[in-house]
Amino acid sequence: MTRMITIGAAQLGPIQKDHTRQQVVSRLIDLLRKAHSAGCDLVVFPELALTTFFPRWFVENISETDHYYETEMPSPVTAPLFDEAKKLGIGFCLGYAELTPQGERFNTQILVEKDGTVVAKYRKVHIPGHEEHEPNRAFQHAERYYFTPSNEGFGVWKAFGARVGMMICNDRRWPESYRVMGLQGVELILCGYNTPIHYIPDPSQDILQGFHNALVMQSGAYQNGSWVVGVAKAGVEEGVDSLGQSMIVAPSGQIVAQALTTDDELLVAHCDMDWCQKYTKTLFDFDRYRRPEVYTRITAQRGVELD
Ligand code: CDT
Repeated sequence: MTRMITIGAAQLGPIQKDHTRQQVVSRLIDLLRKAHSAGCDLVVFPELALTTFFPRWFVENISETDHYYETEMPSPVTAPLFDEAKKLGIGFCLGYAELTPQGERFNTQILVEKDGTVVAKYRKVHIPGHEEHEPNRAFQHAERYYFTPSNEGFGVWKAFGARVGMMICNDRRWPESYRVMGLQGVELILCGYNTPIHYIPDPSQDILQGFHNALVMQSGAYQNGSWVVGVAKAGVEEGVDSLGQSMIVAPSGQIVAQALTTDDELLVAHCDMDWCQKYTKTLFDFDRYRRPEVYTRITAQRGVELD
């Protein structure tokens, strides 16, 4: 038996500060149409796919950045994307900055079914970077100033005939993100990212960005018997070079499709959700082999505790 989903990973090239939302949405629609022509059921767009990666600048008054956030979804400017997707009968996953009516700011990703309904919303749990302005940096990574870490955790939703979970960028580096979804029987994990190649706290990691990106998503996929779709906003955005290398990873941990460019680029893979069971019913049969009674430290403590 097979349960196929044809998935498009819609990598974006840079979005500069002066690019309008309308221009960006029209790029998303182009990729959506390409994906439809390629027979995709679902297209995955990156983290913060509607704007430049604005946490690279610090402003004293956060409300000056309100224009980067969406207060509703679909919003008037994103409605054409929703309309086109519904017309084509193709689902999508979209990352954006969310400003709630209560004034909370989240780094958010939604999953939209083929009929245009929003079936799931995920808000980023692991927020990297710094809270305060760090004037000596070449560029800021002030995500912790611009976004509240979500306490909602990692859900798994029934959509596209599969069990689908989401995570955003830095979440992919943490094994707990995958495992919490793995324990809910996840079969497909969707992850958008913006990863600057220059890591200011430790530049020796710069050359390893691509390796680490693949390492975490391939191991997360394999250790949880799940498909993982990682999609970048890539290229040189406002002078900051960001990693591409978007990829679709099988439950075996193998990369089945990978971006060749750092521009707008669509990767397509035919993904059999039943392939997950080759792993979840054998080597990673959690019910048979896991030992949660000896893992209690994982939820009991946050940082390292020395004797
Ligand atoms: N967007 C995001 O989470 N980026 C981080 C960059 C490293 S922390 C400065 C990432 O994990 O790729």
